[in-house]
Amino acid sequence: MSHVHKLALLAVTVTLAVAGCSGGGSEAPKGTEKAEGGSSRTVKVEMVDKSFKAAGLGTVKKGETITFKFTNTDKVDHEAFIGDAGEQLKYNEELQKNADSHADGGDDGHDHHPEGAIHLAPGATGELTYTFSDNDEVEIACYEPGMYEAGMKLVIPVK
Ligand SMILES: [Cu+2]
Repeated sequence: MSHVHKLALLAVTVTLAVAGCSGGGSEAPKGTEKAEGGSSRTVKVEMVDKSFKAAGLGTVKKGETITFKFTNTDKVDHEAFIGDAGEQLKYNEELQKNADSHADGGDDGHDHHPEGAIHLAPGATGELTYTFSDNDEVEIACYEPGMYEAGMKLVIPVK
């Protein structure tokens, strides 16, 4: 008799496990370039007091690929985008374009941050992988309104 009970329980458990994920559409995961191949090291970056703190970054060499693991320990949303001066400029143009399309009342109300950036709510984590090329300087920047202007950026010298 106890056999039957065990089987019934098992069936219930399996059903629950399957019923996990539904709805929500097909949005690609943001900023999740997996670094399985080629990333030479990982650096932890804390977003706190409207700044980036990357303890243990050390010297960054040209050609080096680094995976940055961000944790937002602040009380407000933050963003992270990595790029040299040209990439930052391009990102800003895209951001502006997206803001304009919002003004037209066009779409689904999502936060359309351009490709390559991550957006983290308080307590959230995320990662970005970046390969440093020939530039002498690369920035990690937050473009949440007013933050870049307030100094939320980390300038990384590249040797
Ligand atoms: Cu920020």
